[in-house]
Amino acid sequence: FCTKVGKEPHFRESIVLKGTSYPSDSWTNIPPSILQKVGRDLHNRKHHPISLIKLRIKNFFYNNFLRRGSPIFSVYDNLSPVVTLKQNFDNLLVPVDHPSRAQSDSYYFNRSHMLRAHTTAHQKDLIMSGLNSFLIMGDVYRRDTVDASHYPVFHQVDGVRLFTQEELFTSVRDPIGLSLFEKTVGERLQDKQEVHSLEAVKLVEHDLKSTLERLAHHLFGKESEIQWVDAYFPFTHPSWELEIKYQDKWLEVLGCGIIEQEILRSGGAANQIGWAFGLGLERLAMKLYNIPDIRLFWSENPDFLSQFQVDDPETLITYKATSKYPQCICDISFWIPDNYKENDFYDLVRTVGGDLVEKVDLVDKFFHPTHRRQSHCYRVIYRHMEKTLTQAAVNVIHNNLRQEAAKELGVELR
Ligand code: FA5
Ligand code: MG
Repeated sequence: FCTKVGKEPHFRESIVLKGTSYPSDSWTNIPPSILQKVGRDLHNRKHHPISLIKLRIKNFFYNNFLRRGSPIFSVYDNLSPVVTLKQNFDNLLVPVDHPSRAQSDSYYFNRSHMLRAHTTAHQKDLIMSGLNSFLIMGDVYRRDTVDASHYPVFHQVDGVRLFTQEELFTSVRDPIGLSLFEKTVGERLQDKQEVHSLEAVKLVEHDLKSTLERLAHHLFGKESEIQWVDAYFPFTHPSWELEIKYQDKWLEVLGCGIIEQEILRSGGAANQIGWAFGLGLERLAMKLYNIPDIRLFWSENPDFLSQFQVDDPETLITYKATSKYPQCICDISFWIPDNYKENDFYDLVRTVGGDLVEKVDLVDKFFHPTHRRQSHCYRVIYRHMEKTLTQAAVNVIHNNLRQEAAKELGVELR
């Protein structure tokens, strides 16, 4: 359903998506490979790991947050990923010179429309429609590096909860004299915005953090290790990130904070205070199901998909890598210069070989006694996740690696 109008692929007059035509201009930078991902909707595809984890999050909020028997949170998982720059940035107070607005960071149809870079793009619209507790779930698009935990298309869940003064202070025994706002507007401090009272901010922070800690424990079990880190977002203050221990490293899984009061004021909710969060579904699913590589979510391979055919999303699943495609192994040997560092070479392999490189090993060191020079031999393992690589295709990449090593690292090839 996405067709390109125009003469050459690099000279498209417009991009047509779901019947709407977006005229190109100097901002246009969406390649066909990305456009093809629009509408795949992994988060709404039955039995896909992204939709299973989405359901677990939805059920967590439906089951644990009730008012007179009905869920407090409403869920939006079908909003179009095509948004205006105003929705993605201006509505969220992102400054005009903020790096996230650069053409190098986001995908633009033109200077007015883009593929949303976060599901937060819908926050202000939903607040303006009068909602005060909601979840937004969907596909988001970013120009980013490709490694095991980054991909240019991924999925997010945003959550928002607003409180009136009455709602926030219900649990306080003697709320007389407590207010959401300072009587006289003070200064912005590290732990609060100028208009908020400290008691209100601390209660909202506690509600936010305990909600997300409960969610993390619901998803990963009570024994999972988590930590809070201070963060910055233009649309919240104060802000935090939650990290989860994954394969002995801290993995950032979400950002959150107290919503900038200016967004609530101009959104018609001036008398409320609220929290917001945004999390990445792939990162959570990788940890939950033991999926080693973010590229796998796009696989149509039945060996992958069949492992998630469960009707109850709470079912414990541990992904088992089945038939791997064959490796191509290439060695490279060179004389190293004095200032050489092994890590420089590993970095270069990642740059040149991208996501086709699975592993690099230093297999041999040799010291030449008369020339007093040291030589290294590395074994580079190439493997595609979805198809068999031909030796000819790998040779092209490997030759490129040889040339770049000589050029960038000053090694002498053997
Ligand atoms: C945001 O996108 C904010 N909108 C989150 C937010 C919402 C903060 C509301 C405050 C209030 P960030 O760029 O850090 O923040 O992304 C949020 C999460 O998305 C990350 O923690 C990570 O889990 C995931 N994520 C980010 N980039 C990628 C990527 N390239 N591939 C996979 N997951 C990613
Ligand atoms: Mg982040």
